[in-house]
Amino acid sequence: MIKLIELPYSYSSLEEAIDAKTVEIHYEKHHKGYKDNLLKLISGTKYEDWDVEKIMMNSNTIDDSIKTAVKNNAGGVLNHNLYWEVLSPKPKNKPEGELLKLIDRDFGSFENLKSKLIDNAKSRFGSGWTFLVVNSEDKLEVCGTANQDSPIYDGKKPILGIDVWEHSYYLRYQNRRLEYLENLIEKILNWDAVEKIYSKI
Ligand code: MN3
Repeated sequence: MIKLIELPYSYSSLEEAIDAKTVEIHYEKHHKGYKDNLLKLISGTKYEDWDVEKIMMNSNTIDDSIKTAVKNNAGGVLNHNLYWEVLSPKPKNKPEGELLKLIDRDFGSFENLKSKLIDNAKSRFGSGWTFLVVNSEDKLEVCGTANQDSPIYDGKKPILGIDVWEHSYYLRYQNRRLEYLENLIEKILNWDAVEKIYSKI
C-alpha cells in the first residue's frame, strides 16, 4: 500500500515561509504524481503489495526493467512524506533532550547544524534534497542527494528532509533559494516532529 502523508495543516497555514499555491501544487500534483507513477509501475507485478519502505529497503532486488523508475518514484513518495511531516504552522523552534545532546556532540551546536543544513541545500546544483540523517555509526550527519534519491539507499536513516527542487519555492522566491531555506528553517521547521521521528528509528 503506497500512501501519502495526510497534511495535518491547511495549504495556507505555512504562509510565513511557503505560499498556499505552492503547498497545494507541491502536494497534489508533484507528490501525488510520484505515488501515481509508482502504483502504475508496480501494479500487476510481484511488488504490488509492498509498501514504500519495503520497496526502498529491497530496491536492489527489483527487476532491472523498472528498477530506476521505481526507485525514483518511491524516493519521491517517502522524501515528501518526511518533508511535510517536519513542517508546521506552530513549530517548536529548537530541539531539546536527547536529540539536542547528539546535535551538540556531532555538530558543536544547534546553530552550527542550521548553518550546515543551509550550506548543503544552498550548494545543491540542480534538483535534490538536504537531509539530517543517522548514519551507520549512529552519528548525526547532514547529507544531500540529487533528484529523488534517498539516504536510505546508502544505509542512512533520514530524520529531517528539506526539498530543494525549484517547485518547492519558485512561485514566491524565484531564484532566491537561500531566502526560502532561511524562512523554512526559522519559521516552520518543527523540531518536535524531528525528535519524534528520531525516537522511532
Ligand atoms: Mn518536491
